[in-house]
Amino acid sequence: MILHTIETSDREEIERQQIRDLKKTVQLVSKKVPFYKEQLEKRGVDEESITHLVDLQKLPFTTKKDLRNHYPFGLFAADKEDLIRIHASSGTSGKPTIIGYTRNDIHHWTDIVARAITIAGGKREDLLHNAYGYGLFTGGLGLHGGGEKLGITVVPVSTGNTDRQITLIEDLKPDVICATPSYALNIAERMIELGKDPGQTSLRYGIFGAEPWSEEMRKTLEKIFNIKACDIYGLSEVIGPGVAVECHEAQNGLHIAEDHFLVEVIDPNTLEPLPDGEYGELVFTSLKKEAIPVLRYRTGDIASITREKCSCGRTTVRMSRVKGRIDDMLIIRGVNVFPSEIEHCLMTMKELAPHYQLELSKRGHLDEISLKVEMTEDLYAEILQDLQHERVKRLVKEIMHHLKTFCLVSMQIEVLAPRSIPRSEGKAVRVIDVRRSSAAK
Ligand code: DLL
Repeated sequence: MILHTIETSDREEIERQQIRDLKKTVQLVSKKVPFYKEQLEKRGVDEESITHLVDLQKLPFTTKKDLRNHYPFGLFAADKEDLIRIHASSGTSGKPTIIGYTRNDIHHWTDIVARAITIAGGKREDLLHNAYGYGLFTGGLGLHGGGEKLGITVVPVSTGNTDRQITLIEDLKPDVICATPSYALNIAERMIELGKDPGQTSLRYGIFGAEPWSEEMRKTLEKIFNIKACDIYGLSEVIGPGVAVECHEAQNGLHIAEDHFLVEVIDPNTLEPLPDGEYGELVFTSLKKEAIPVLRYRTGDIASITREKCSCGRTTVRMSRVKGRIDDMLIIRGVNVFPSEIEHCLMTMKELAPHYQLELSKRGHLDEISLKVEMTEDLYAEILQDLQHERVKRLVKEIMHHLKTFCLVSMQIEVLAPRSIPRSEGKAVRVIDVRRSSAAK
């Protein structure tokens, strides 16, 4: 079911509305945000300079650093009394970035997420088990607001207390689960441990995101829960979850909510726009936000876009799965690889469980990378829990060969017993960087 006309409008109509709203946004920030006022004046640009979408390129970029430099409220365009909510980004270092919402922003965001749930297959009569974290993170309250707006019954479980999550899934019989893919997997695994079959629950579909995940991970989640799994993307700086979502019909690229966000893909080094189909850094400009509008926000996420009409009938621009963040890209002896590509490769091997961690360390001046991955319970039983077994040594060689062939990288590999790698309740930690401490040795 398509709820919103913008999703099927012809491209000319979509772009006409985008230009209209971009002009308004430029006008708003040049009046209300000194940072943008200064940047726009320096470039001699105002709302009159925007007549075509390419004029977007006249506007300045915004980075996470700009948000940090203006912490907490320096980039806000709305007065404090007009804010009704604050969220923050999940920064790993330093202070978080603070994001505010006016009443209109919340109204738009809940609409966007209601549409996203619908695109992923949701209906108002559904029951939604929301295992994204509630709090400053936008996942919990974002899916919550969208679910309620659609008229769905939302169960606000948040993350953690996995056994209780399982009881609630069994008793309340939800149709949909929302969680990070790694936490969803964690729930399935715990069910199996408790002698329950995750494939026998009432769940019919899942809306997973907030971290990079691979196509193989989708297959695993779909098989283990016997559901359809759709990818949802978003970031607090732009609004939160719902910026883009996969349709359940095609599961082939994430439809961007183009009436709210203008997307570009740029080369992160030259900052030049890249043609459709090429991978680069995603950049978003908000079109209707009031509290903290953003011009050309550099997400640090790597993906590509296509303007081809989707087989579901929608005409909105679609982005590919996010391969990873620029900062997470590993350069192993000159080869660039994202953890999600390594994940994809590992998960095609039936002896391995979908749990892995990469460790970056330093030997002398050289960066080293090693991989820890778990074997399946079946294999562990077959080798009688003997990790020195010939079969394990052979498996290590097979993984090496696989990684070399498909990801063009070699690394040290350790195959561990099941449940050796810490499980996540939110965003999974796939890469551990011990280069500072190992360099000191
Ligand atoms: O993660 C918002 C969200 C919540 C999205 C729930 C989807 C579901 P932040 O905490 O600000 O916001 O983190 C944003 O997470 O720049 C990406 O690097 C990553 N990310 C989000 N969704 C995806 C996805 C939320 N579907 C950062 N695939 C983004 C890959 C994702 N990475």
